[in-house]
Amino acid sequence: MLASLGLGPRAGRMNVADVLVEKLVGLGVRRFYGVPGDAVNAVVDSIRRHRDQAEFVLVRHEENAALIAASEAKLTGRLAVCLATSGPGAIHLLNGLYEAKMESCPVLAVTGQLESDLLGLDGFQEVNLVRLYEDVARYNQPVVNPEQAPRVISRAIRACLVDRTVSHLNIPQDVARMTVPSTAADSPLDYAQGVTVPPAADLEKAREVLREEGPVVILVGKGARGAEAEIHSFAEMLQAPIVKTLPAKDLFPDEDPLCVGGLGMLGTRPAQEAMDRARILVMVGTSYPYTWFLPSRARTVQIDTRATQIGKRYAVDVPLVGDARLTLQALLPGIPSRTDQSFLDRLQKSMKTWREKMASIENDPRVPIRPPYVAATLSRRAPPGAILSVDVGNVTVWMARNFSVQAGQRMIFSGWLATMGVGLPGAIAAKFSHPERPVIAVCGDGGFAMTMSDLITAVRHALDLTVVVLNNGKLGMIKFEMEVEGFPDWGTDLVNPDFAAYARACGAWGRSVERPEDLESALSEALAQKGVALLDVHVDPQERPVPPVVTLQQASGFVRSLLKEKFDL
Ligand SMILES: Cc1ncc(C[n+]2csc(CCOP(=O)(O)OP(=O)(O)O)c2C)c(N)n1
Ligand SMILES: [Mg+2]
Repeated sequence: MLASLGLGPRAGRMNVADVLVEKLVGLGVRRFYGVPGDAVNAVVDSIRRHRDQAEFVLVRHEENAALIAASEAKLTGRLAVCLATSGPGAIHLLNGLYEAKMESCPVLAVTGQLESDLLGLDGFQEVNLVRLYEDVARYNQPVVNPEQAPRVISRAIRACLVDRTVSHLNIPQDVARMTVPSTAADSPLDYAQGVTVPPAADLEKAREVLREEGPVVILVGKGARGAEAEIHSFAEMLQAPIVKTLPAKDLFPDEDPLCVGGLGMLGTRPAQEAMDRARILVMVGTSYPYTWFLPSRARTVQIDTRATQIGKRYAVDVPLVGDARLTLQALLPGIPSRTDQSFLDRLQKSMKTWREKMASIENDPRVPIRPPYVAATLSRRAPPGAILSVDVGNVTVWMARNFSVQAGQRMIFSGWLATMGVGLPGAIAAKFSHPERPVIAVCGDGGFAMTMSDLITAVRHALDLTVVVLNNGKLGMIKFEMEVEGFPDWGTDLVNPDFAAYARACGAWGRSVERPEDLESALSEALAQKGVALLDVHVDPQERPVPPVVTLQQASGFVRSLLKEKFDL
């Protein structure tokens, strides 16, 4: 048997739920998001007894608990926790947990289970949660015995932090109440995670590629966070434009002269031009999925902390396994500075043309309001240091393209799972974790309606946040998708409640805007409110998120769609 490693003097007096809560509180967890239920009441009771150290945030739907936890972990890089009772509560958590898994967020899900002596007999709310969570949770374990509990809990936490992913502990209600014997072995959580730098030989191989002729392009992903200064120096030395993936939009201001915006459907034309002309591609902290936007014949260096991410989807000549900042620091000496600015100059001219094109849309005072007009207005009005939580839909495209992010602002997206409804929970997480920063959720009407039940939670906690709903009475993105696929637009119309009145019914500030000339002042008024404010902006459902480069297939799909609609085919 292992030696007892650290439950401390209170061992023998704590139950399993206490051991769980104390470990989490000890790690700095300050909030538990969830909904109680009989199977998890002992855990909630332990949180009650630790309420001077951590808060229980009662949400109105467990999906929101998991989405808030995922967003909090995305913003802080630290462990976040959600909890739900057995059966329906735990089933509700799943979507938010997938958000955490797919965005590499350390989230621990704690679920209850019926009494262990009843298991396997089709009891009330009995769902085999360990089986259900098999795909979403890297570490996925029932806690069956108080002696086993401390080590299993530590292991679940470590799996979250080390692998930046989801762990799940399923605790039968009787086990949660059992006293942990003082003899129970424990394993410590205070360890330092090593940082890696690639070996010298790999760095030299990368330098060889970088000494070759031809334009260099740098593609940065969210794994490059913390290495912004090094990437900037690197780009300057190589006269290389920086292209950002969506989750990395806030790593560099859009106005940065080295930046040519985002790539792909949501991106800019100059970013595509950069990729089409690149002879050398350096990918930092991204395994960009939409490889058809990447160069077809460039020499490629990829930097990532996880070797498994390298070359996952795109052929790579030099893999560099290491921390982005340290790897770039090690790589920089020995790379010759380039003096030829022609590639960068050309792209900067293209950026100027692109911005002029965008500006003509962003400043168009048409009624109904054009959605890019809203994103651009928001861009002018969003305070320094604001955190913007962006929902999924066309709204993502406008915020990616027409919102010009400034240094110090933060943007979070559901880039990978792309789950509608993430905007409001993301804003709640942002305000809880960064109470001093202005917070804005930007949602479509479809996305907002999916999780709006927790607007009242933001009101209850007096969270100072603004929700901007781009209300087009449509699942706008799907309308566009149907059109380019050659289907008629069908099944995408929404019938909405009055969102401003809903906000007021929740005790928040709410207002609707229908005319572009009223937007700027309404936004200022919303942002100046204490507490929760919601601005319901009625926008044009016909605005299409036309990609920077339209393919023949998309254009012909669009024509077929229009014909089918016109002749009811
Ligand atoms: C949970 C979920 N269901 C369905 C989808 C598919 N989907 C992607 S965008 C979208 C429409 C979003 O509509 P809305 O929130 O109104 O934003 P808009 O596109 O109109 O700006 C849908 C249904 C999804 N991504 N997530
Ligand atoms: Mg919509």
